[in-house]
Amino acid sequence: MKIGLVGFAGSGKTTVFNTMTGLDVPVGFGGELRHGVVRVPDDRIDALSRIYSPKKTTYAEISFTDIPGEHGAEQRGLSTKALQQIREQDALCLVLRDFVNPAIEAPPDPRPALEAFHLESVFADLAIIERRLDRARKEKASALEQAAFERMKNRLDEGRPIRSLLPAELDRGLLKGYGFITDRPLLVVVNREEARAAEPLEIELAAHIEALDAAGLALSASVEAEITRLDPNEQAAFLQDLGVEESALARFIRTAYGLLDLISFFTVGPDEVRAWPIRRGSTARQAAGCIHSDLERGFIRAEVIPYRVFVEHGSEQAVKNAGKLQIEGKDYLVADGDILHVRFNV
Ligand SMILES: Nc1nc2c(ncn2[C@@H]2O[C@H](COP(=O)(O)OP(=O)(O)OP(=O)(O)O)[C@@H](O)[C@H]2O)c(=O)[nH]1
Ligand SMILES: [Mg+2]
Repeated sequence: MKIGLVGFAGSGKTTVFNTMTGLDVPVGFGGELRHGVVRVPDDRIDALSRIYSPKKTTYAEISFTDIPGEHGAEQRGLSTKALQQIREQDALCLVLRDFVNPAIEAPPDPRPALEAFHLESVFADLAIIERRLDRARKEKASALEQAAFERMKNRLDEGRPIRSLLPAELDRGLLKGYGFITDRPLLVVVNREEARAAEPLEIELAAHIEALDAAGLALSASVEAEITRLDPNEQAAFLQDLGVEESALARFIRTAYGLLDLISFFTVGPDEVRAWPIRRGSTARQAAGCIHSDLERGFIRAEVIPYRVFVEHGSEQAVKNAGKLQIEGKDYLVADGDILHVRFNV
């Protein structure tokens, strides 16, 4: 599961990528495609770790790909190669420039950049669909598949992304392997100049993002880079000065995690406190399988404490004494923040 940082040249993708991953990829124009692993900040894990003082604390992780922008005369446009790289991602973060970049003549203007990216993605998807429909007419393809392609084409012709089609409207099982760009979940990141780092998104821009069925947030990549260079005590003071509780980057990473439709369940004990990423809608047995295949094979039951219940009572024993420990079978749907103990027998 990976998230691609996409956008036009010089919008700050590599700056965001370096800040998140702690890597030191050269910024400035161009460069190569890079992969990096990012820890998902979670104050529930911080709290559990303080309570258990385990030997090891493990956060959930997600992979990011930094995809270089295109550098034509127009500094716009997505090449065939860039499109291919974008199709390979599970979700997309579009970084829009809202700061003056001395290397780029054009003043910052996130709205037209958002529209340009959206239109290019629409055209790229339409090109695939039209080719497929052409072939389907000649080959008498399955009626179901043809109907799905017609439906996507109509939606794109209206200027709307494929992701706006509900599961009941579009059977995505028919589309495996196509990699439609506008079907990817999208997070739009407005990369602000330092002075406006803490301002919320403009109403008009926020409405535009919502109309594209995307999520949006604002941050300043250079402020975030500065924050990560401070030591933890200084960080808190710095954030207080800015008037925010946490860094925008932490919020960004968590939003990106949600974009992949991931939730976290936790395992706790003296050896390790750990967050496990899992698809929303997974069962207790599937969760057991994330931890170890033996736990899935020999699954008997899961003892579940939702994180809030744990915090309310303060310890596992207190939860048990209050009769709040949930005993769940293999088909139980795991919820975000569930603390799991799997009982098994192999
Ligand atoms: N003032 C300011 N400058 C920034 C900010 N973010 C990035 N920059 C600068 O903008 C320039 C381009 O940043 P990059 O992170 O390399 O941009 P990119 O999107 O990766 O560019 P390509 O890979 O060429 O597409 C660098 O000189 C950064 O230091 C920001 O929030 N504020
Ligand atoms: Mg770059």
